[in-house]
Amino acid sequence: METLKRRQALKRLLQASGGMAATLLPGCVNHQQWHLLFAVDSMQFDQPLPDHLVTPVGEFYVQSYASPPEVDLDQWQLQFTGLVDKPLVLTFADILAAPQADFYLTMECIGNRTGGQQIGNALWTGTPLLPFLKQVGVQDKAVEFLLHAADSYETTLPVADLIRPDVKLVHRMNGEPLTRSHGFPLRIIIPGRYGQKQPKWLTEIEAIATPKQGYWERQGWSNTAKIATHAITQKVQGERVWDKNDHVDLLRTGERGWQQGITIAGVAIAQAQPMEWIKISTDSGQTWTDVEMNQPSSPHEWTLWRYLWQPTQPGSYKLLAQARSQTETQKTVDKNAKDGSAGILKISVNLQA
Ligand SMILES: Nc1nc2c(c(=O)[nH]1)N[C@H]1C(S)=C(S)[C@@H](COP(=O)(O)O)O[C@H]1N2
Ligand SMILES: [Mo]
Repeated sequence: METLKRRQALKRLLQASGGMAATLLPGCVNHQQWHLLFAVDSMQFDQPLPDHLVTPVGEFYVQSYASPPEVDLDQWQLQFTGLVDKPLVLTFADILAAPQADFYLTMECIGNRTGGQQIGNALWTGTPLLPFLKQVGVQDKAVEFLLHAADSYETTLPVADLIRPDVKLVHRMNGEPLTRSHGFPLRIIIPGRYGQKQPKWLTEIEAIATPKQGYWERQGWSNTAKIATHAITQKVQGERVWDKNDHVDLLRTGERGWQQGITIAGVAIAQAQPMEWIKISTDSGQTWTDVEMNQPSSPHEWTLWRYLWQPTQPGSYKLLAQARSQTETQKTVDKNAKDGSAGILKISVNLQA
C-alpha cells in the first residue's frame, strides 16, 4: 500500500513537471510487462497493474497494403506542397534538429475484428508538426491535407485535424528507429484515429482545396476513422482468445485449473477520452461486474484491465466485456464494421467437471 501511494505521488510529481514520458529513457521500456500482465499466476493480483503496457516491436501488428518500400535516408525528403504560402522541404536531419517528445499511444487497425490482435501500444518519439505548418503558412482555401507515402499510399484529413499540437512526425518506436515495416524513416501520428490515418514512409503533406478520399476510404472504410469506445478481452487464464476461436476450455484442477480462479485480462481504448468503467459478464450479459483498471498517462493510450473470476460450478459460460468512456458506451452489436469493429466479443468458456 505504502509503495502504491509513493508511486501515485511520484506520478503526480512527474505529470506536474511536464509528463512522464519525457523522464523515461526510451531504451528502458520494460518489455517484460507485456508478459507479466497476462501471466496465469493469480498472485499477480497482489501487485498493482502497470502504468504502461508496451507491445514489443516484434509482436506489433503490421498492416501495409503493399510491400514495404526501402527508403534511402540520404534521399528521403518530407515536402510541404499545395496551398501553402512557402513550400518547404525537410531532410531527416531537420526532423532530428526540431524539439523531440516521447509519448505512449495505442494504434489499432479499423479492420481489427472485435477482439482481434491488430492493436498495439508503443512509446513513440517524434516532433510536433504544428511549427512546420505555421512556417509554411496554410492558405484559407485549403480544406484538407493529402498525406503521401513512399509506397503510394494516401489518406486525407481535414485541415483542423492536423493543425493541432499533438500531431507528431514520428521516427522512433519503443526507443529504436522505426523498422522498415513500421514506416522507416518517418510516419505521422494523428491521435484518436485508427491506423489508416497514420501513414508510414511519409513523403509529402499537400494542402488541397477539395476533399478527397484515401486508399482505404475509397473502399468504404470510414473517412473520419475515429476510434470507437471498446474493450477487448485478450487473455483468459493465459490463453489468447483469438488463437482459440473465442473458445476457452479449462480443466477443473492442475496448473490452469478453473478451481483456483480464472484470470481475465484485456485492454480498452476510446477516441481521445479516458474510460469511465469497464465491466465484465460471465453469464451472457445478464449481470455485470466492474473490473480493475489502470489509469493510463493519456487518453490515447490503452487502459489495462483484469478480473479474477471465481466460478463454483462446471459448465458452459459466455464471457463479455464492455467499456464506457465519457461520451460513449460500447454497443452490443456492430452497426457498421467499416466504422471500426466495436461490438462486444462473446467468448465461450467451458469449465470441465
Ligand atoms: N504508407 C502506408 N501507411 C500506412 C499503411 C499503408 O499501407 N501504407 N497502412 C495503414 C494502416 S491500415 C494501419 S492499421 C497502420 C498500421 O501500422 P503498423 O503496420 O505500424 O502497425 O498503418 C497505416 N499506414
Ligand atoms: Mo488499418
